[in-house]
Amino acid sequence: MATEERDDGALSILRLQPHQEIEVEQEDQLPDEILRCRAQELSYSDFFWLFMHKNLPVIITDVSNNWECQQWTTTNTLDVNCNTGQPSLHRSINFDYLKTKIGNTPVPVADCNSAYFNSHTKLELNFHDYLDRWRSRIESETPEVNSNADTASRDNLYLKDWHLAAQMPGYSFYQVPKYFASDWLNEQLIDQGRDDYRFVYMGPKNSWTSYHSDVFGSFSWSTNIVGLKKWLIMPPGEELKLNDRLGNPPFSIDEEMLDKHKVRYYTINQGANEAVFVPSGWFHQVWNLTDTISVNHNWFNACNIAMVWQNLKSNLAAVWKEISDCQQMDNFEAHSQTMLRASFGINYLDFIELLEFIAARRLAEESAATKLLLFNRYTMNDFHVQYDLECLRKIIKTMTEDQTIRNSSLPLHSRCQQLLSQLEF
Ligand SMILES: O=C(O)CCC(=O)C(=O)O
Ligand SMILES: [Fe+2]
Repeated sequence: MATEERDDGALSILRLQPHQEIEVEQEDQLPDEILRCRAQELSYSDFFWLFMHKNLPVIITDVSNNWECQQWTTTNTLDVNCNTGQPSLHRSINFDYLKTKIGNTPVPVADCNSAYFNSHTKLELNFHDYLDRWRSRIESETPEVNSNADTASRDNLYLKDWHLAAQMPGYSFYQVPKYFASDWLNEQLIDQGRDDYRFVYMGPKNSWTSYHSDVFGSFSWSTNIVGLKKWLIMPPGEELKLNDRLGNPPFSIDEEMLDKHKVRYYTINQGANEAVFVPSGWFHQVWNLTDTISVNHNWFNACNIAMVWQNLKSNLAAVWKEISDCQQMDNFEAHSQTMLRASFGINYLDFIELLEFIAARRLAEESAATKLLLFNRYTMNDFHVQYDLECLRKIIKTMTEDQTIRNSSLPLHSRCQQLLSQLEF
């Protein structure tokens, strides 16, 4: 893997090279364990073809060493490890700094001690109050102050899915690593000032995220600023072994359950400054083993757009099944698209609009002298622009041939055809 791009805050180019298949394709491409690569040694193009395009996970180290949010943690303090007696370096949360940088704004919180349907109960707290509760929990856990309160009765509040980047656009507390910068979803949402998929997560030791796969069948990346996360993650298809007779997934998993059902899975121990790349459709559960802060995005692009389309189609089929008794209704189609948006997050028109938006930008890029900036710092090389256009052409062609789109009374087919004619020249 060649060293090529610098990642020191300067503008850089997403240099996608044509794919060269080095090894003979194996039937089972799954690795024995998830690879760890140093950011300095992993090129954009290698990440693109070896992991993102193959839909395989990877851990990339040293991605966030220079981020401003390093200051959300205290400088290293020297601890003596009580098991080994060895000195070890330890970083903790800089509550005072966080309060000076970020106001006492309402934040979304999950109560990890309480379940509501298939996720944790949600509440809203003011940020500073959340931090105060977290700090007092830590203080109550230190050996000197040890109250005999058992762990189960303590707060276990996880601040998650917080749109901090959208909320404070002037505060550049992190930079999107180059590997994750080809992001059609956030490219559109940020440009249009809509709710995006850029998040901050902050949670005490023992907070956790229950078993799930990500929204839309998107990719996600998650970078730890401080702390340690444990992941259990499995390739697409393995999750079926865990569903009950009605096809419902479990709320929570552990190794014993996975072994019992002969599930093929991986364990990831993610440390500070490490990014986990979560491929499309890989189910996972995540635990914060220590007090942890992470930054995370969901996204899709040329590599997984076909999977998102497949998910959109199967979610529409599920909506139809649910409201099959209303089939004779006059506006059945419009109604099912409204329900699709409510359950899945986007519907067919939203999806077509997103493809139109990206196609218009790539076509303009092809002809314009000025380069388009992704996340304020990346541009694409010509091959990348061409590759995106080629994938857009393929997916739109598939959609124009889709029976639901062809038979639609909404302007779905005409929009796809028009877009296809712009892409085929
Ligand atoms: O860190 C967590 O608690 C959950 C992260 C996650 O599910 C993801 O990045 O896809
Ligand atoms: Fe996830």
